[in-house]
Order: sequence, then C-alpha cells, then structure tokens
Amino acid sequence: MAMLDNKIGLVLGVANKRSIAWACAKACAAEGARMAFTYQAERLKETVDELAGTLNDSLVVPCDVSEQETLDAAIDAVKQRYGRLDFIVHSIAFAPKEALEGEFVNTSRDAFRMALEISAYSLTQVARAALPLMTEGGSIVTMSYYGAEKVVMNYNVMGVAKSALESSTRYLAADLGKDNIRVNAISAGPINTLSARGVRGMGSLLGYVGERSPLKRNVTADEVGNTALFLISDLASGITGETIYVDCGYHIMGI
Ligand code: 1JT
Repeated sequence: MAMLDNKIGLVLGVANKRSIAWACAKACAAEGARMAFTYQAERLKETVDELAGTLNDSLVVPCDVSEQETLDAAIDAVKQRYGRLDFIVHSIAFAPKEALEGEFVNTSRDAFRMALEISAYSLTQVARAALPLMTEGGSIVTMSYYGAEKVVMNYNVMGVAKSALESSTRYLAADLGKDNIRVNAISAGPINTLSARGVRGMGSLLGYVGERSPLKRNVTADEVGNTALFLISDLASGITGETIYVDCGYHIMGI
C-alpha cells in the first residue's frame, strides 16, 4: 500500500513543469494520491491541463484567490468530484515586480496590500473554504522563503508577506489541530522557477547560495516535493505549525 492511497489533494500554484507545486504533485501522485489543480489565469489553463492529464483521476479548475467566488467554485468542484479533501499544497505568491527591486522603504501601500493578500492571507482563506471537506483530518503545506526571517536584498515586501505566512501557519495549526488537520510551511532555498525568473539577480543569488550552503549546491524542486509528501503523509503525524527548511542547509550558516 502506497503512502497516499485513497488520499485526495488540492494543489494551488502550478504554472509549468518547473513549478514547486508540480514537484509536490508528482511526489504525491507517485504515492497514490489523486489531486485537483487550480490555475490562476486563463493563459495557464492549457499547461496545467496537460500536466494534470498525466496523472490518474485529476481535476483542473480555475481559481484566483483575489476573487472569493472562484475559490468557492473550485472547492465545490472538488466536492462534486471527490466528496472529500485530505491535503492542500498552497504554493502561490505575488508582488508587483517593482516591489522586488530597490529599497523596501519605498514599498507602496498597494504593493504591500497585494503581496500580503495573495501570498499570506490566501492560506487562511483556502483553509477556511476547504475545512468542510476535510472531514477526516488532513494536512496543509505552504511555501516560504528565508527572507521571512532575515533581510534578503530585493526580497523586500515578499519577506514581510512570508513572515505573515509562517505566522499564519502557526495560528492555523493551533485552530485546526482539534480537527486533526496539520498545517506546516516549507522554507525552500532559491529555485529557478517561472516566478523566480522574473526577478533580477536570480542567477547570482543561486550561485551565492550554491557555494555557501553546507551541501554546496542549490536545492531542487523535487527535493521540496519530497518534503511536502513527507509532511502530508502519516510519517509527519506529530508535526504541525512548523517551518521546515529545505535549502541544502544554507540557513544554518553564520560566517
Ligand atoms: C514571488 C516571486 C515569490 C519570487 C519569489 C517568491 N518567493 C521566492 N521567490 C524567488 C526569489 C525572489 C527574490 C529574491 C529571492 C528569491 C516573484 C513573483 C512574486 C512572488 O530576492 C533575493 C526577489
């Protein structure tokens, strides 16, 4: 029997085959999970359809967390198809490009609001919407980054959003523990995904971290996916409210 046999998941944040969300989905599918996938914009539908189509009994639905009705409709579609939900992979974030350059002090109210709403509040929003379907307990996993904890040049308002996300992970874990729902975050090292590519200086960041991390390399999306699988599986039944670093050890280093 595979680790996630008869488990149903909802995966938010697949944009293409390089996405961290897709790596998580592959790892879970290999252990027998069936999953629904959301896409944020119409231009992503074809790619997500194609990827999900390679998996057994998958579902693809639109969902833009800034439009509550689209999330409600996605949850309803999951209910119609599977009748239940056991895990969620939350791998979505957004900030205007100009907010991820220059000085944090210049962050506009709009950029701040948008980054916090899409990248942090959405975890609580999705957890609340999914709660009625998580009738047999469950596991929620979200993605964070080191900039939540330490100042990382250019990460700026996303660092503030990720701090809020990690804190939300703890508060949700405290609320949902009584329903046997665990909530954890993975703090991934930098990975060359579609989101990261839009960021200036990503290449040099990867080089810097790859040289200094204890494992002397960058982490892969598949390694993050395997950690998500662990957190979703019963192997992690005693872990909730935690942020687990999957960064080749980078964050332990001082000088
Ligand atoms: C977003 C983007 C969230 C890029 C992200 C992200 N979380 C991690 N990255 C990669 C990254 C970005 C910067 C960085 C280090 C890593 C882009 C779209 C919005 C959401 O700075 C050193 C800026």
